[in-house]
Amino acid sequence: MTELILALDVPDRKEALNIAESCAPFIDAIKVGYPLVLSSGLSIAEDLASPGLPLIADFKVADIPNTNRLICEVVFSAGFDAVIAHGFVGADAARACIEVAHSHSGKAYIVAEMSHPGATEFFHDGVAERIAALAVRCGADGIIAPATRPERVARLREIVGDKAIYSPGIGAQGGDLDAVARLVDGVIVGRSIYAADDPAAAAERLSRICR
Ligand code: O7E
Repeated sequence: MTELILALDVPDRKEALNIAESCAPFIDAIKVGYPLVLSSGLSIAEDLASPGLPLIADFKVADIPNTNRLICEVVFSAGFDAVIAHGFVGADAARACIEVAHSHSGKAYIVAEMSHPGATEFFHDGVAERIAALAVRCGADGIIAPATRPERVARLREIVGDKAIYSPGIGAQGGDLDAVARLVDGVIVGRSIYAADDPAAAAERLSRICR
């Protein structure tokens, strides 16, 4: 089974809550990022608590260790279950996020390679592989790898072993769910669900492929 994670990039609080509620039976977690938190505040985590799904804070934390620690303390105190951090900032900075996550019995995932076309400018030539290895070394719970490049996901799987791989880029960015579903632990899907005429029906359709 591959988890289906809803990227709730909906900047309107009420609309976001409606979509989350209607999709809840078909998804395994909700990822909240800047579009929703900057418009609605961190208390959105409390509002989203009712479906009882894990809440992932996608702030792609990328600062010095002390600032990362402060950010992650706020994230977990707000009620999130996991945080996403960048790995290119180095082991000490990534480790700060991972330590805070684990001290709250939460999880931390490290972005190894991004899904958009421009990501190949800096994430290739061995960089993503090094970040994936860093994630393993630092005790991260998993990595983020691009559904738009299944061959890269397969390569990064060789490095992270049985650590979780969560993969964005399905649908709107051109990634094919069938091509990555069996390579990863979960897919992160935004527009193909929340921008559909019927988000719950879209989530149900995707969840059938994931199951
Ligand atoms: O393209 P969509 O609408 O399906 O949304 C994809 C979501 O995944 C969106 O929230 C975007 O910010 C996120 N994402 C990527 O699209 N590509 C990446 O490389 C990384 C992420 C991401 O979520 O990073 C942390 C998991």
